[in-house]
Amino acid sequence: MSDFINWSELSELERIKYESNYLRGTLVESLADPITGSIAYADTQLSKFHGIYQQFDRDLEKERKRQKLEPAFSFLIRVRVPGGICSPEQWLQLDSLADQYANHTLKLTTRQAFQFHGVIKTDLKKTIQGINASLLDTIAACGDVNRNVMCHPNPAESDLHAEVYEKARQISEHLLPSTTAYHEIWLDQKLIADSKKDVEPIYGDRYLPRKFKIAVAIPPYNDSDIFSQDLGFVAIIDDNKIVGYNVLVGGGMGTTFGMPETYPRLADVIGFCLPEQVVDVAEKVVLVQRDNGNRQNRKLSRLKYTIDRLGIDGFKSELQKYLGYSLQEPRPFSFTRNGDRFGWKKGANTKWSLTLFVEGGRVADRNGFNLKTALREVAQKISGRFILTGNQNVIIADLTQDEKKAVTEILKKNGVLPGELSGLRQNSIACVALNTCSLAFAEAERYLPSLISKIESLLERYNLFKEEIVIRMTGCSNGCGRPYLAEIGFVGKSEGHYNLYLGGNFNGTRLNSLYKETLTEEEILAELAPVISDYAENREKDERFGDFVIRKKYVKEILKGSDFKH
Ligand code: SRM
Ligand code: SF4
Repeated sequence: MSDFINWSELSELERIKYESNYLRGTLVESLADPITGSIAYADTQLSKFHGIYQQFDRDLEKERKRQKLEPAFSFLIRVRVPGGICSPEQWLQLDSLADQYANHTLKLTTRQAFQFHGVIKTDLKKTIQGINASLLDTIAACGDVNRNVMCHPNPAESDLHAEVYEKARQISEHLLPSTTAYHEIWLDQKLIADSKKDVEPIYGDRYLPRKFKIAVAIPPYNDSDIFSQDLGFVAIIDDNKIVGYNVLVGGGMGTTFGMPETYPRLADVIGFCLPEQVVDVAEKVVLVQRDNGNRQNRKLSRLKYTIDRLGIDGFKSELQKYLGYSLQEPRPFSFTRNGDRFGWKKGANTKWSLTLFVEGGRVADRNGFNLKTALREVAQKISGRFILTGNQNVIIADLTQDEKKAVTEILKKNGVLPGELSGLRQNSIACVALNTCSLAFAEAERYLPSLISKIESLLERYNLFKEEIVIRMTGCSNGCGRPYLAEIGFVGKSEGHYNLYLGGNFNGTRLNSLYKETLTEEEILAELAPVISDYAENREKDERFGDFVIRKKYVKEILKGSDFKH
C-alpha cells in the first residue's frame, strides 16, 4: 500500500518518517560529523522521537551572525517520566548530568517531565547514556507518538494515587514505539542484522500524523488540565474505589497566529470504560487518529481537528469499530480546581508530602535561592520519592516525621522556604520561550516573575494578595503553558508584546477569550488595573476572577474552540 503514497500531497515529515528506517535516518552519521554542531535537517525531525530537539542560543544569534559563525547549536533533551515519579537516586543522577553536560539547571515541564537545555552535540550520547543508567529514558518524549503520560501527582491527597499512577505507567509502556533504533543509536546496543524487520504494530511506518497527549485525573483535582489533552481518563470513584474512567477526547491548546482555522479546544466527554479497558481504549483512540488524522497539513493534524472534521458522533462510531464494543454512558464528575496545592500534607498512610513551588519549573541556584542544591541535599537524605506535577512544580513525597524535619531544615538553609507567596504567583505557569525555544516570539519564563510582582502591587492595593488566580504566559501561540485555560493568559506576539486573554475558570473547564492585543508591559498594567479594582469592589461572595470577567462582560464566554479568536 505504501508504494502508492502520493508524497506530493503530504507534509514533508511523512516522507522523512517513512524513509527513516524506523527512526534511524542518518543520526549516526550526523552525530559523527565534526564540521558542525548541528545535525542534518531530516535528523532534527527524527531526533525528536528520541526525546531530543536541536536548538540554538537565541541570545547569541545576532552576534554569531555578525561574526559569520554558525548559530550556537545545542540540544534540548526531554526525559520521559510517566506520572512524574522518580526516585532520589534518579534525581541525583539527573542533577549531576545537568552540571556535567547541560546548563546547570533542570527544567520541570508542564507534562511532569524533566528537560536538559544546552547539551552540545558531542555530549548528547553521554547524557542519554547517563539518563539510561538511572533507569530513565527519553524514548517518545517528543515526536509524532504518544508523549509523557500525566496523572494526578500527590499520594497524600488521594489514596487512589497508586492505582491511577499504575494506569498512567501502563498506558505509557503500551504506547511506546517498538523500534530498536533508540538502543542502537544512543546506547550502542548491537545493530539488528536487518533492522527493516522492525515493526510498529501500533504506529505503522509513518507513525502518527502529529504528537499525542494523554492524562489521567482524580476528581476533584484537575491538575493535569484534562480538557487540554488529546485523550483524558477521569477516575470515577464509588465508595473510595475506582469503578472505571470517563473518557475525554480532542483537547488541545496549540494555535498559530494568522491561521484562524487553528484553535485551542476543550476535550469532549464521550463515555465511560472499566479500569481493565483503559489501555485498550487508549490504543484504539490512537489508531483512529493514526488512520484519520490529517497528514497533509501539520497545523491541522491534531486529534481535535480530526474530531471536528468527523463530528463527535462520527468519531465515536469510528472508535466503536476499532474497539468492537461501545463505551458506557459517561458518569457524573466535577472538578473544584486545577493547579497544585502547596505545603505539607499527611497522607492516610501517615507519610508526609511537601508540594514545593518552582517558579517557571526551573531548578537552579540563583541569588541565594539555592533550589538545585537544596533538592540535591534532600535527595541524599530521604528514602521517599520526587513527583513532578503538571504545573512545573515538585512534590517531595512519602516522608517520615523525621525526614519532614530534615527536609524543612535543608530548604531553610538554602533559602528555599520563602515568605508568603501570592495566590497569583502560586498559580502561575510560564513556558520556556527565550533563550532556547526556536519558536518563541517573546520572553515567558524569564519575564513572568517580574510582571507578576507588578500585578501583585495592584492586588495588594485591594487586599487581594492571597486571592488564587490562575495566570499563565507563553512566548508564542503554541500553548505550552496551557495559557488558553488561564484566568489571565498572556501569549507573546513579538519582543515585549503580548495578547491578553481573560475568562478561563479556576477549575480548567473553560477557554479564555482575547481581551486586548499586542500590549506592552505598561499597557498590560493599565488594562488590568481597572478590572482588578472592579473585581475587588463588585465581586460576588467567593466569585473567582475568571467568572467575574465573564459576568461583567469584559469578555464573552467561548463555548467552542472554533469560536476562539487569536
Ligand atoms: Fe510544547 C513545541 C516546550 C508542553 C504545545 N514545546 C515545543 C518546543 C519543543 C519548541 C519546538 O518545537 O522547537 C518547546 C521547547 C522549548 C524549550 O526550549 O524547552 C516546547 N512544551 C514545552 C515545555 C517544556 C513547556 C514548559 O515550559 O514546560 C513542555 C514540555 C512538556 C513535556 O514534558 O512533554 C511543553 N507543549 C506543551 C503543552 C502543554 C501540555 O502538553 O500539557 C502544549 C499544549 C497542549 C497541546 O499539545 O495542545 C504544547 N509545543 C506545543 C506546540 C503546539 C502543538 C499544536 O498542536 O499546534 C508546539 C509546536 C509544534 O508542535 O509544532 C510545541
Ligand atoms: Fe516555545 Fe511557544 Fe512552546 Fe513557549 S509556547 S515553549 S515559546 S513553542
